[in-house]
Amino acid sequence: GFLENLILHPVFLSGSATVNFIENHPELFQFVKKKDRGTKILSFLGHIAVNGNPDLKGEKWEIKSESPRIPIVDSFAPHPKGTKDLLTELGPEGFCNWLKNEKKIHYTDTTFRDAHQSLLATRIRTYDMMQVAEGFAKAHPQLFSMEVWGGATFDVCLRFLKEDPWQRLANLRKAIPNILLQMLIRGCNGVGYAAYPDNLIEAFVEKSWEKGVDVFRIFDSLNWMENIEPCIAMVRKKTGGLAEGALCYTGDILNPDNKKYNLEYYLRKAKEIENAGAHILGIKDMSGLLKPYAASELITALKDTINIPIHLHTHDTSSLQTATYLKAIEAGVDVVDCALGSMSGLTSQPNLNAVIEMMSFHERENPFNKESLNEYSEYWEAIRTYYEPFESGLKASSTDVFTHEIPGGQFSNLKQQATSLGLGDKIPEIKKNYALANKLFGNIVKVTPSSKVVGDMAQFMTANHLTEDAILNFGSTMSFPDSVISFFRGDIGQPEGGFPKDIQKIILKDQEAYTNRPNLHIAPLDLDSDFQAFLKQYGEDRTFYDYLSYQFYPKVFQEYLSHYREYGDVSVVPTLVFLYGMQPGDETIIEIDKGKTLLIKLVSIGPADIEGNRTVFFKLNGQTRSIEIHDSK
Ligand code: 3PY
Ligand code: ZN
Repeated sequence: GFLENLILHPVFLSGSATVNFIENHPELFQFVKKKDRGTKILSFLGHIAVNGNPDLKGEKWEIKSESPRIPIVDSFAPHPKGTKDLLTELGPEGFCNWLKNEKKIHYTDTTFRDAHQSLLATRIRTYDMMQVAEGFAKAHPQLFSMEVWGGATFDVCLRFLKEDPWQRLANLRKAIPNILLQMLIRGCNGVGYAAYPDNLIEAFVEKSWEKGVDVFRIFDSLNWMENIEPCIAMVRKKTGGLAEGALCYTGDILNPDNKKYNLEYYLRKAKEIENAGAHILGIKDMSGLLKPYAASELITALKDTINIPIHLHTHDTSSLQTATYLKAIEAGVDVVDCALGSMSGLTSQPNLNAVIEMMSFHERENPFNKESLNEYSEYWEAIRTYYEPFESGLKASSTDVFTHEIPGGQFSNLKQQATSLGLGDKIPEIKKNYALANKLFGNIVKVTPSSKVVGDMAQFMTANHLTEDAILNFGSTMSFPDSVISFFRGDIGQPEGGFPKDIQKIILKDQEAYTNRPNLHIAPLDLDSDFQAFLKQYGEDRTFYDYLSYQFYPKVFQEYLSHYREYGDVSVVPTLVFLYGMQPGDETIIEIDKGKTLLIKLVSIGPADIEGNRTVFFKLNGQTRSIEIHDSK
């Protein structure tokens, strides 16, 4: 309105406005009409219809999909009591005692997070989750937890889906009040790829709990305790949730040549995690390297070493991992991570429906409604076809993961990344170089963000046809990827056994490396005044949650915000329309608010005028509306 026009007027801003300023500037009274939500959504639909969704990069996709069947749910029935109710009742310590004394095996369902991060480049939208979240929570209250947040979802929500990750969490919490909600947090790297001020991470943890996270799976990409421990302390101090300190598994403890990541290493680290105050120990087998007999040995030894419950996570990249779960369950593991059938296997988690079948009539059986699990699996099978462009192309599992050790979540992104660098046909070379780069770096734990460092190096080696020898002999004249330099400087922490000195010198050249916590090199933020400055810059209607998103991903957040200002909340748009756009004659129903529904028909798309603008005609709840869209194709 007027005030906004006034304070944003260049003359007023310059401070040279005089008493006659208002009289002399009639344009102050011309108000740009704020677009209402309906108009914003039409603009978005018009934009996608004319220009396509930028995430598909101009490619045309013919999606053949059947309508998904949403299993029937009684919306009036209350949610059956579940683990969330138990946590509230018992508190974290009491809850963990209960869990430890449970004979039954427990399950985490990863469908809403790691499964699609690992199969579909993290692209599943809130819309598709919300169709089934309530029904699923009502039908399967025996679940230990649902992993729904963190990892790469935060970034992808904002960057590609143009959704607010906090809103996703709030919506899921509302639909799933009875089951523990779990997130993956990269220790003091939060949901980003770098180190951040400790007080920012603490605020992030607190807000995540307030919005709905109960279980914080905390890991460090180098298993570096100095990055895990403070985060465990933050969860204990700022939330009533569970701190799951996770240990990343790499190598093979049964291999006698493996001197670094042997059983002794894992037992020592597990003890450190327990001593740091973790409520639960997570074993995070991000690449699916923990073989069945190794699991037997590891879990048995861990049970003798620590007192907290053990939660096992793996990726079924080689197809061996259901056997791993069997052995781990026999050895006394408390919880295992699985994904619903149609979202399982390959680089995702083992199949929940199958593991539950495996356990039928076993002394540790935890009975589920199997028919219902299959219905939900069918739902996701239909939904998965929508996301065809994001499939990794893997047709079968493969044991070469034991050689390259690429994490499941990274593998599904590799093709996309390599293609964007013009290396799309060089995947076999990249995989080989990934293993070589790891060797060169001294055999490190590889998971976000350290896996990105190794991946960047592998792509760098592939693009420049570099061998190990070439790097060792001529590397001092090469400029390496930023992430690699940053890693050797100590920006993401210290690897077990330290950095190999020769290669560190080659990469860093004259730069200094440090060996203490990277967070110590970053000044704490003055959260209050910084948040006020953020509001000034991005609008008083922004929230502290937005501020946190901005801190992790400043540029991505800005782009998200301008998208939001122009088009509103697009998470309510059905996925086929969101990704592929409407054709003339198509109709869609969009619920922009509870009970506020728009029935939209795209009538026609006009020809482009000399400036390249097209008029798109819609019917919105029966009324004709037209929107000008610039054709930028
Ligand atoms: C992440 O950090 O996003 C992961 O899923 C690591 O496995
Ligand atoms: Zn994982």
